[in-house]
Amino acid sequence: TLDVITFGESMGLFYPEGPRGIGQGGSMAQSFGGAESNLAIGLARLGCTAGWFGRLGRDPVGSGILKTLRGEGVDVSRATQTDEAPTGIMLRQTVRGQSSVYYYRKDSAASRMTPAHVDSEYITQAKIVHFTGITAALSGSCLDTIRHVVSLCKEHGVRISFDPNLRLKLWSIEEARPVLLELAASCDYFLPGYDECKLLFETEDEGVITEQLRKLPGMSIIKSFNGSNVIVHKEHKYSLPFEKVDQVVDTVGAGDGFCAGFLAGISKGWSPEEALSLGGLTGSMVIQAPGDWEALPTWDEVLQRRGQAAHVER
Ligand code: KDG
Repeated sequence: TLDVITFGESMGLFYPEGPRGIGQGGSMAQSFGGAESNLAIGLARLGCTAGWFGRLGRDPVGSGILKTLRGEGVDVSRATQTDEAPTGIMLRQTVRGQSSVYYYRKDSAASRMTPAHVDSEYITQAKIVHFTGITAALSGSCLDTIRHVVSLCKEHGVRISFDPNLRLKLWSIEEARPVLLELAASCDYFLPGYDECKLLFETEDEGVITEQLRKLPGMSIIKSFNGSNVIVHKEHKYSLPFEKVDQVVDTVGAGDGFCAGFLAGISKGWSPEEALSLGGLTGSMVIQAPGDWEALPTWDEVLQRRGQAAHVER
Protein backbone atom coordinates (compact mmCIF):
# COMPACT_ATOMS: atom_id res chain seq x y z
CA THR A 1 0.00 0.00 0.00
CA LEU A 2 1.01 3.57 -0.64
CA ASP A 3 0.26 6.40 1.79
CA VAL A 4 -0.86 8.86 -0.87
CA ILE A 5 -1.55 8.56 -4.60
CA THR A 6 -2.05 11.69 -6.65
CA PHE A 7 -2.52 12.39 -10.35
CA GLY A 8 -2.56 15.38 -12.68
CA GLU A 9 -0.50 17.36 -15.15
CA SER A 10 3.21 18.03 -14.80
CA MET A 11 4.78 20.44 -17.24
CA GLY A 12 8.17 21.63 -18.32
CA LEU A 13 8.95 25.00 -16.68
CA PHE A 14 11.24 27.53 -18.31
CA TYR A 15 12.18 30.91 -16.85
CA PRO A 16 14.72 33.65 -17.70
CA GLU A 17 17.94 33.18 -15.79
CA GLY A 18 18.78 36.83 -15.31
CA PRO A 19 16.70 39.92 -14.63
CA ARG A 20 15.38 40.15 -18.22
CA GLY A 21 11.79 39.19 -19.00
CA ILE A 22 10.63 36.58 -21.51
CA GLY A 23 11.16 37.67 -25.10
CA GLN A 24 13.97 40.07 -24.23
CA GLY A 25 16.85 37.76 -25.11
CA GLY A 26 19.16 35.94 -22.74
CA SER A 27 19.01 32.34 -21.62
CA MET A 28 16.32 30.31 -19.91
CA ALA A 29 16.69 27.88 -17.04
CA GLN A 30 14.63 24.69 -17.02
CA SER A 31 12.74 22.79 -14.38
CA PHE A 32 9.23 21.44 -14.17
CA GLY A 33 6.08 22.06 -12.19
CA GLY A 34 2.73 20.55 -11.43
CA ALA A 35 0.83 20.91 -8.19
CA GLU A 36 0.30 17.16 -7.77
CA SER A 37 3.87 16.10 -8.54
CA ASN A 38 5.12 18.85 -6.20
CA LEU A 39 2.98 17.28 -3.48
CA ALA A 40 4.24 13.77 -4.25
CA ILE A 41 7.87 14.93 -4.00
CA GLY A 42 7.08 16.67 -0.71
CA LEU A 43 5.52 13.52 0.73
CA ALA A 44 8.38 11.29 -0.39
CA ARG A 45 10.93 13.65 1.18
CA LEU A 46 8.98 13.48 4.45
CA GLY A 47 9.34 9.71 4.46
CA CYS A 48 5.88 8.79 3.16
CA THR A 49 5.22 6.44 0.26
CA ALA A 50 3.74 8.46 -2.59
CA GLY A 51 2.62 7.67 -6.12
CA TRP A 52 2.00 10.10 -8.97
CA PHE A 53 0.46 9.30 -12.32
CA GLY A 54 -0.53 11.29 -15.35
CA ARG A 55 0.10 11.40 -19.08
CA LEU A 56 3.20 12.97 -20.54
CA GLY A 57 4.37 13.29 -24.11
CA ARG A 58 6.98 10.90 -25.38
CA ASP A 59 9.49 13.75 -25.48
CA PRO A 60 12.56 14.87 -23.53
CA VAL A 61 10.47 17.16 -21.29
CA GLY A 62 8.24 14.25 -20.25
CA SER A 63 11.18 11.88 -19.78
CA GLY A 64 13.03 14.43 -17.66
CA ILE A 65 10.00 14.83 -15.38
CA LEU A 66 9.68 11.07 -14.89
CA LYS A 67 13.38 10.70 -14.21
CA THR A 68 13.35 13.39 -11.53
CA LEU A 69 10.21 12.01 -9.86
CA ARG A 70 11.77 8.56 -9.80
CA GLY A 71 14.94 9.98 -8.30
CA GLU A 72 12.88 11.65 -5.58
CA GLY A 73 11.44 8.26 -4.66
CA VAL A 74 7.95 8.85 -6.06
CA ASP A 75 6.27 5.75 -7.50
CA VAL A 76 5.61 6.53 -11.19
CA SER A 77 4.81 2.98 -12.22
CA ARG A 78 1.38 4.05 -13.55
CA ALA A 79 2.52 7.24 -15.33
CA THR A 80 2.57 6.97 -19.12
CA GLN A 81 4.16 8.71 -22.09
CA THR A 82 2.24 9.00 -25.33
CA ASP A 83 2.87 10.03 -28.95
CA GLU A 84 -0.62 11.52 -29.17
CA ALA A 85 0.35 14.97 -27.88
CA PRO A 86 3.33 16.70 -26.25
CA THR A 87 4.04 17.36 -22.58
CA GLY A 88 2.65 20.77 -21.56
CA ILE A 89 5.00 23.68 -20.99
CA MET A 90 4.84 26.77 -18.82
CA LEU A 91 6.98 29.88 -18.86
CA ARG A 92 7.35 32.05 -15.81
CA GLN A 93 8.90 35.45 -15.32
CA THR A 94 9.27 37.75 -12.37
CA VAL A 95 9.34 41.40 -13.33
CA ARG A 96 9.55 44.08 -10.63
CA GLY A 97 8.71 41.48 -8.02
CA GLN A 98 5.55 40.35 -9.81
CA SER A 99 5.54 36.84 -11.17
CA SER A 100 3.44 35.73 -14.16
CA VAL A 101 2.90 32.31 -15.69
CA TYR A 102 2.19 31.63 -19.37
CA TYR A 103 0.76 28.20 -20.16
CA TYR A 104 1.35 26.19 -23.34
CA ARG A 105 -0.73 23.21 -22.29
CA LYS A 106 -3.93 23.23 -24.36
CA ASP A 107 -4.51 19.74 -25.78
CA SER A 108 -1.39 18.48 -24.00
CA ALA A 109 -0.86 14.78 -23.33
CA ALA A 110 -2.14 15.28 -19.76
CA SER A 111 -5.36 16.95 -20.87
CA ARG A 112 -6.22 13.76 -22.80
CA MET A 113 -6.42 11.61 -19.69
CA THR A 114 -9.66 9.59 -19.48
CA PRO A 115 -11.12 7.22 -16.84
CA ALA A 116 -9.62 4.35 -18.86
CA HIS A 117 -6.15 5.53 -17.80
CA VAL A 118 -6.89 4.86 -14.12
CA ASP A 119 -5.68 1.56 -12.65
CA SER A 120 -8.42 0.92 -10.12
CA GLU A 121 -6.49 -1.72 -8.17
CA TYR A 122 -3.61 0.71 -7.79
CA ILE A 123 -5.83 3.59 -6.66
CA THR A 124 -7.82 1.61 -4.13
CA GLN A 125 -4.81 0.32 -2.21
CA ALA A 126 -3.83 3.89 -1.18
CA LYS A 127 -4.62 5.33 2.23
CA ILE A 128 -5.39 8.70 0.68
CA VAL A 129 -5.97 9.84 -2.92
CA HIS A 130 -5.30 13.51 -3.66
CA PHE A 131 -6.25 15.60 -6.70
CA THR A 132 -6.63 19.28 -7.53
CA GLY A 133 -8.99 21.61 -9.36
CA ILE A 134 -6.28 22.17 -11.98
CA THR A 135 -6.99 18.70 -13.38
CA ALA A 136 -10.73 19.43 -13.31
CA ALA A 137 -10.06 22.50 -15.48
CA LEU A 138 -7.97 20.75 -18.13
CA SER A 139 -10.70 18.98 -20.13
CA GLY A 140 -14.04 17.20 -19.87
CA SER A 141 -12.30 13.83 -19.90
CA CYS A 142 -9.98 14.92 -17.06
CA LEU A 143 -13.00 15.96 -14.99
CA ASP A 144 -14.63 12.60 -15.81
CA THR A 145 -11.44 10.94 -14.59
CA ILE A 146 -11.65 12.75 -11.26
CA ARG A 147 -15.31 11.76 -10.85
CA HIS A 148 -14.42 8.17 -11.65
CA VAL A 149 -11.64 8.20 -9.04
CA VAL A 150 -14.00 9.73 -6.47
CA SER A 151 -16.51 6.90 -6.95
CA LEU A 152 -13.76 4.26 -6.77
CA CYS A 153 -12.47 5.76 -3.52
CA LYS A 154 -15.95 5.94 -2.02
CA GLU A 155 -16.62 2.34 -2.95
CA HIS A 156 -13.38 1.13 -1.35
CA GLY A 157 -13.20 3.42 1.68
CA VAL A 158 -10.13 5.35 0.47
CA ARG A 159 -9.92 8.84 1.94
CA ILE A 160 -10.04 11.70 -0.60
CA SER A 161 -8.02 14.90 -0.38
CA PHE A 162 -8.80 17.85 -2.64
CA ASP A 163 -7.02 21.18 -3.21
CA PRO A 164 -9.12 23.47 -5.45
CA ASN A 165 -5.98 25.21 -6.76
CA LEU A 166 -8.07 27.73 -8.66
CA ARG A 167 -6.25 28.82 -11.84
CA LEU A 168 -8.16 31.64 -13.48
CA LYS A 169 -5.96 31.36 -16.58
CA LEU A 170 -7.56 27.94 -17.17
CA TRP A 171 -11.22 28.70 -16.51
CA SER A 172 -13.45 31.49 -15.25
CA ILE A 173 -14.73 31.55 -11.69
CA GLU A 174 -18.26 31.00 -13.06
CA GLU A 175 -17.14 27.80 -14.79
CA ALA A 176 -15.00 26.68 -11.87
CA ARG A 177 -17.38 27.35 -8.95
CA PRO A 178 -19.97 24.57 -9.42
CA VAL A 179 -17.30 21.97 -10.21
CA LEU A 180 -15.03 22.90 -7.29
CA LEU A 181 -17.98 23.01 -4.87
CA GLU A 182 -19.12 19.58 -6.07
CA LEU A 183 -15.63 18.16 -5.45
CA ALA A 184 -15.36 19.96 -2.09
CA ALA A 185 -18.54 18.18 -1.03
CA SER A 186 -17.18 14.79 -2.05
CA CYS A 187 -13.83 14.80 -0.22
CA ASP A 188 -12.62 14.03 3.30
CA TYR A 189 -9.95 16.77 3.36
CA PHE A 190 -10.72 20.02 1.55
CA LEU A 191 -7.59 22.18 1.33
CA PRO A 192 -8.41 25.62 -0.09
CA GLY A 193 -6.63 28.93 0.44
CA TYR A 194 -8.67 31.65 2.14
CA ASP A 195 -8.68 33.75 -1.05
CA GLU A 196 -10.14 30.80 -2.93
CA CYS A 197 -12.87 30.49 -0.28
CA LYS A 198 -13.85 34.13 -0.90
CA LEU A 199 -14.24 33.47 -4.63
CA LEU A 200 -15.97 30.11 -4.21
CA PHE A 201 -18.52 31.33 -1.69
CA GLU A 202 -18.84 34.82 -3.24
CA THR A 203 -18.27 36.65 0.02
CA GLU A 204 -15.53 38.42 1.98
CA ASP A 205 -17.36 37.72 5.23
CA GLU A 206 -15.33 35.39 7.44
CA GLY A 207 -18.42 34.27 9.37
CA VAL A 208 -20.30 33.31 6.21
CA ILE A 209 -17.27 31.44 4.84
CA THR A 210 -16.92 29.50 8.09
CA GLU A 211 -20.64 28.64 7.99
CA GLN A 212 -20.33 27.34 4.42
CA LEU A 213 -17.32 25.21 5.37
CA ARG A 214 -19.17 23.78 8.37
CA LYS A 215 -21.87 22.49 5.99
CA LEU A 216 -19.37 20.31 4.09
CA PRO A 217 -19.32 16.64 5.05
CA GLY A 218 -15.51 16.51 5.31
CA MET A 219 -12.90 18.55 7.11
CA SER A 220 -11.67 21.87 5.68
CA ILE A 221 -8.07 22.86 6.16
CA ILE A 222 -7.67 26.48 5.10
CA LYS A 223 -4.30 27.95 4.18
CA SER A 224 -3.76 31.60 5.04
CA PHE A 225 -6.88 32.46 6.99
CA ASN A 226 -5.82 35.95 8.22
CA GLY A 227 -2.32 35.03 9.31
CA SER A 228 -3.16 31.51 10.44
CA ASN A 229 -3.86 28.09 9.00
CA VAL A 230 -7.23 26.86 10.17
CA ILE A 231 -9.21 23.64 10.50
CA VAL A 232 -13.00 23.82 10.27
CA HIS A 233 -14.97 20.65 10.78
CA LYS A 234 -18.64 20.98 11.71
CA GLU A 235 -18.63 22.83 15.06
CA HIS A 236 -14.90 22.43 15.59
CA LYS A 237 -12.57 25.28 14.62
CA TYR A 238 -8.86 25.38 15.32
CA SER A 239 -6.35 27.96 14.16
CA LEU A 240 -2.59 27.99 14.23
CA PRO A 241 -0.62 31.18 13.44
CA PHE A 242 1.92 31.08 10.58
CA GLU A 243 5.49 30.02 11.19
CA LYS A 244 7.86 33.00 11.39
CA VAL A 245 9.82 33.37 8.15
CA ASP A 246 12.98 35.51 7.85
CA GLN A 247 12.74 36.14 4.14
CA VAL A 248 10.14 35.31 1.51
CA VAL A 249 11.93 34.40 -1.73
CA ASP A 250 9.31 32.65 -3.89
CA THR A 251 5.77 31.83 -2.81
CA VAL A 252 4.98 29.44 -5.71
CA GLY A 253 4.54 25.91 -4.43
CA ALA A 254 3.80 26.99 -0.85
CA GLY A 255 0.29 25.55 -1.03
CA ASP A 256 1.58 22.21 -2.32
CA GLY A 257 4.23 22.19 0.41
CA PHE A 258 1.54 22.85 3.00
CA CYS A 259 -0.66 20.02 1.66
CA ALA A 260 2.34 17.66 1.62
CA GLY A 261 3.07 18.39 5.29
CA PHE A 262 -0.57 18.07 6.30
CA LEU A 263 -1.08 14.77 4.46
CA ALA A 264 2.25 13.43 5.72
CA GLY A 265 1.06 14.07 9.28
CA ILE A 266 -2.27 12.36 8.59
CA SER A 267 -0.49 9.38 6.97
CA LYS A 268 1.70 9.06 10.05
CA GLY A 269 -1.49 8.74 12.10
CA TRP A 270 -1.22 12.18 13.74
CA SER A 271 -4.22 14.27 14.76
CA PRO A 272 -5.37 16.90 12.21
CA GLU A 273 -4.09 19.63 14.56
CA GLU A 274 -0.59 18.10 14.63
CA ALA A 275 -0.73 17.58 10.86
CA LEU A 276 -1.69 21.25 10.45
CA SER A 277 1.43 22.30 12.29
CA LEU A 278 3.63 20.17 10.01
CA GLY A 279 1.85 21.65 6.97
CA GLY A 280 2.51 25.18 8.26
CA LEU A 281 6.18 24.37 8.70
CA THR A 282 6.71 22.68 5.31
CA GLY A 283 4.78 25.43 3.49
CA SER A 284 6.91 28.09 5.19
CA MET A 285 10.13 26.32 4.19
CA VAL A 286 9.15 26.23 0.49
CA ILE A 287 8.82 30.03 0.30
CA GLN A 288 12.31 30.67 1.65
CA ALA A 289 14.03 29.40 -1.50
CA PRO A 290 13.31 29.53 -5.25
CA GLY A 291 11.52 26.78 -7.20
CA ASP A 292 8.10 25.12 -7.05
CA TRP A 293 9.31 21.96 -5.30
CA GLU A 294 13.08 22.22 -4.98
CA ALA A 295 12.91 23.64 -1.43
CA LEU A 296 10.50 21.05 -0.04
CA PRO A 297 12.11 19.82 3.18
CA THR A 298 13.21 16.31 4.05
CA TRP A 299 12.17 14.74 7.33
CA ASP A 300 15.68 15.43 8.74
CA GLU A 301 15.33 19.10 7.90
CA VAL A 302 11.96 19.20 9.64
CA LEU A 303 13.51 17.67 12.76
CA GLN A 304 16.34 20.20 12.65
CA ARG A 305 13.88 23.08 12.34
CA ARG A 306 11.96 21.77 15.31
CA GLY A 307 15.18 21.54 17.29
CA GLN A 308 14.92 17.75 17.51
CA ALA A 309 18.10 17.05 15.55
CA ALA A 310 21.42 18.85 15.37
CA HIS A 311 22.81 20.43 12.21
CA VAL A 312 26.45 19.45 11.69
CA GLU A 313 27.98 21.92 9.28
CA ARG A 314 31.18 19.96 8.55
O1 KDG B 1 1.18 24.94 -7.22
C1 KDG B 1 2.29 25.30 -8.00
C2 KDG B 1 1.83 25.04 -9.38
O2 KDG B 1 1.05 26.13 -9.79
C3 KDG B 1 2.89 24.83 -10.38
O3 KDG B 1 3.88 23.92 -9.99
C4 KDG B 1 2.32 24.52 -11.74
O4 KDG B 1 0.53 22.98 -11.49
C5 KDG B 1 0.91 24.04 -11.90
C6 KDG B 1 -0.05 24.91 -12.59
O5 KDG B 1 -0.94 24.36 -13.22
O6 KDG B 1 0.03 26.12 -12.50
